[in-house]
Amino acid sequence: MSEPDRASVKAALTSQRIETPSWAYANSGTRFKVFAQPGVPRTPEEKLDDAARVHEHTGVAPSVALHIPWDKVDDYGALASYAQKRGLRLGTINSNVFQDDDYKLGSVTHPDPAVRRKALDHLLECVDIMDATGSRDLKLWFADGTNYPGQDDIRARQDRLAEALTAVRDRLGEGQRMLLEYKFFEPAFYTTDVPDWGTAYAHCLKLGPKAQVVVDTGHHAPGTNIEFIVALLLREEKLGGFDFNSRFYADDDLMVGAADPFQLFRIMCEVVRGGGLQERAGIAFMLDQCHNIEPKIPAIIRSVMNVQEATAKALLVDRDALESAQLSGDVLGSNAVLMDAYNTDVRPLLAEVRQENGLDPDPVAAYHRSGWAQKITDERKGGQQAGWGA
Ligand code: PSV
Ligand code: MN
Repeated sequence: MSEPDRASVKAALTSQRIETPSWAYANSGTRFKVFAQPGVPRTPEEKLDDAARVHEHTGVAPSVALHIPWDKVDDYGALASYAQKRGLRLGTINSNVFQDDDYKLGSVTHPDPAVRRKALDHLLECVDIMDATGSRDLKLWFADGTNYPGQDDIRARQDRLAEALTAVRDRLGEGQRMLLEYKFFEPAFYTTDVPDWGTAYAHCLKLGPKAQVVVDTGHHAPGTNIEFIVALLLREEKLGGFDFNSRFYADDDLMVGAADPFQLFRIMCEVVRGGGLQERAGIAFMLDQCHNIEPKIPAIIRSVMNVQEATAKALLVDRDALESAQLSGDVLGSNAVLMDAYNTDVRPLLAEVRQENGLDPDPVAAYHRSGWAQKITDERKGGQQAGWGA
């Protein structure tokens, strides 16, 4: 029985890529209060400046997801070159059909065709933006749903959803994909039009290979076995990516791996098992987080490191030992193999990987030493800080 080969574990950790979200660099909060922080970016360009620091210290976060309209600019090609000059590229385009008064009763599932048209036009505009930024993925999350039984026709809303998704699929160019994200409740409380992986999967299956499901780890009911969903979607070749974050209660959007590092490990075990780390699997590993009370850039660095640690542990699972224990019905033995990997302190291994790649072994400490936090606090004075609405 062979231990996983150290060189291949290190190679996998070196080639892993984690996308950071532009909105994580901006001010955020809850519906009760948004606490502004000093030095927060005022423009999409300043968000990229911060993202470049995360990439500089981790070496694995070269792309940044945009959110439209929060990151609206006149010239997306120019924004892409701005990113490129900082060693970054623009990643997934996140659409937003949830922040307009017209969307009170839904966007693409709204009973009024004029509102549906407006929502679809936004999604199509996002594909135009992808053309300009060179982005591969369009992320679709719909706040659509109803609050009261009888409020609208559940089935008709599915038909309207399918119609819009088909139009988006038809607009996608070569190499572009649509990632359909589900969420079980909120802001709608009675029905949500894309509440779970099954609904997302059913739509994506009909839409064909350009449509994939995205798993936001915070979008499940308590107790949901997320790793099972991951294993199944990977097997069906329908897992497009992750929105990583962690939750104690609902959609908390806390730092990934903070609430339940063991769950993150179990998810990454299924990713490794299903070949999801390989580039050809096309899985987008994205963060979707908000840092409401903690300093943002070090929190994002920490989140990237948490994903790396879970990945390293998953890679250390002795697959041969696991398989033979499983096949011989050794329940406790199989579990022990997994727990051995989980209980390994992978921080020295990751420090070694970073050093071999010319990075500081401790990215958070390196960031703090860099003086960037002070620099942006001093320089970003005046103007309007970016947030969810801008
Ligand atoms: C919705 O809760 C979501 O997870 C979607 O991915 C959005 O695009 C993102 O959060 C940002 O609000
Ligand atoms: Mn999300």
